[in-house]
Amino acid sequence: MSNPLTRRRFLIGGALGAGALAAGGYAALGRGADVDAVLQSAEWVTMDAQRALLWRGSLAREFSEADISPTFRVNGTQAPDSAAYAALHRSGFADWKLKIGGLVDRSLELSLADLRALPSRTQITRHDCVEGWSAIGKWTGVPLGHVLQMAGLKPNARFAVFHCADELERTFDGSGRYYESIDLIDAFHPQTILAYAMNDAALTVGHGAPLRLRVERQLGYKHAKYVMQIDVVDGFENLWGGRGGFWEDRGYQWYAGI
Ligand SMILES: Nc1nc2c(c(=O)[nH]1)N[C@H]1C(S)=C(S)[C@@H](COP(=O)(O)O)O[C@H]1N2
Ligand SMILES: [Mo]
Repeated sequence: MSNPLTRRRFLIGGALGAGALAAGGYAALGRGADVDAVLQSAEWVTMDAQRALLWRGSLAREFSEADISPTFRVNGTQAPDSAAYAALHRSGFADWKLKIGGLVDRSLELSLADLRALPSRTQITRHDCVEGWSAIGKWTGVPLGHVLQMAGLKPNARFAVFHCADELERTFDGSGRYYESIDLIDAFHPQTILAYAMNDAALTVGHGAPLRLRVERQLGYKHAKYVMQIDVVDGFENLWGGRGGFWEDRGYQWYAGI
């Protein structure tokens, strides 16, 4: 490795920009905070934060059943406002299929039953929203990496883009539709799952039925709800605002590491 100090500073600038400050007071610091000044304040610089910075493969903390929050806020879209989604919901999502395409060897269409039949992972984790609230929930789903491996990645695959059913902002051109993206490091992280259950029950509409992303090393807005389609891409410059997500197109950081 090159000069470790330089590398460390790079990681702090890039990865910590928004995310790791979240728990310790992102709102108070604001986006323009001088990273070095923050680091020297040491108030929030825990060993955990340092470790998380230095290795993106590390696991987010997992909690016990007793830690599960009695209420978990529904944020952003409460229910996608479309006739198509309403019809899917009415049929218990029996006709819903997750589409996987883009830079893959085999495009896939997987029903909820298909997804439930795949290997699953359950994790109790804390969700941190950039708006300043957190909640602990139990999530069950199929590891995203497993599904991507089923599809097979082309050599130039770099990101997974999640297209959602909801328009968070009403527009004429569809640019208000929610979407998100992560790189393949996060896509293959063991805690990155396509969740169909929360707290041992099928996902509710508020929390993203029938399927939502959990990407536990990043802030809440990365956790796309109402996932309809996953596209594997080599870049997202030409997609909507070009920054890889609904909120990113409106100024949020693309890498929102916690
Ligand atoms: N499709 C979609 N996904 C979304 C959002 C949204 O509005 N639409 N909001 C995001 C934000 S900001 C947060 S904090 C979480 C909220 O998830 P929850 O409603 O299960 O608490 O979902 C994220 N994923
Ligand atoms: Mo959020």
